[in-house]
Amino acid sequence: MSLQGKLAVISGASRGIGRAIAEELAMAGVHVILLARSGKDLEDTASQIRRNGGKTSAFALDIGDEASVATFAAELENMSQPVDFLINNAGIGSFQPVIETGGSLWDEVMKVNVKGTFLMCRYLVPLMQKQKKGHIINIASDVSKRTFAGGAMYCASKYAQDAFSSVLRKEVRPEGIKVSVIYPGLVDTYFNESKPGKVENKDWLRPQDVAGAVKYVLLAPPHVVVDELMMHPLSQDY
Ligand code: NJP
Repeated sequence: MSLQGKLAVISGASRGIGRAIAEELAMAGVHVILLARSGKDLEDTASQIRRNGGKTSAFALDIGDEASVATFAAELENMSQPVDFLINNAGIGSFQPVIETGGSLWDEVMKVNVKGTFLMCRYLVPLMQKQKKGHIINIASDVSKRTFAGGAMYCASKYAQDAFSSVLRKEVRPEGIKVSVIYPGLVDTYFNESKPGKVENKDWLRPQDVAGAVKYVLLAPPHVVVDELMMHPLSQDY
């Protein structure tokens, strides 16, 4: 199984895990379509991929906005190349006790992590159904399966994203479409207004570790689907 010449749509591809996935897949010969809200960061990523010889296109898009996702899917359909892979990676998080969590912040996290994943699948799965093949990978979290104090909003969103993925897998499997979920623990990125490279995070997963897992899952033979892949830094106590 080779990834050469395939087409992948990757959300949250301007930085962190999504950017590493885009770079890894582009190096393997995949045409990577990059999505994020900030056009400038996206263009930086796309330029770097092109300098390395990769094939890429970038679309500034809020995955929580239904009209924008629908327009993007229509443009994709006109491209005449099949959509082989959809990597739903974009996500946000913020951590505080329930009684200090504002309702608008709750809505924003749910809009990106849950509704955004849903909308991308809602509009791109029909393209895969026409092709009778495709592979969706949702980047969830180890806290899709465990909870901690201060994590109500984020855990609820990641549990919901996981349940959604599990249902979708059952719905599309008969049509030859695979759904995989990757659950990373701590990853050294810009997540929650952090910055990569802090000394105290030096033993965390690197975005490239998650990108390697994505490539591994995509390289499974056609008759194999990796349903779930949980990964942690060895240093993380969970
Ligand atoms: O985060 P970060 P990560 N529409 O902040 C984009 C999960 N995870 O790489 O839109 C479209 O470096 C944003 O770009 P912009 C986590 O839940 C992480 O760590 O311009 N794009 C940027 O490209 C998430 O699902 C850890 O702001 C939107 C990207 O998303 C995934 O890993 C642990 C968007 C975020 O890059 C990637 O997060 C874990 C929108 N509405 C799970 N909103 C961890 N880092 O420790 C944001 O268990 N983006």
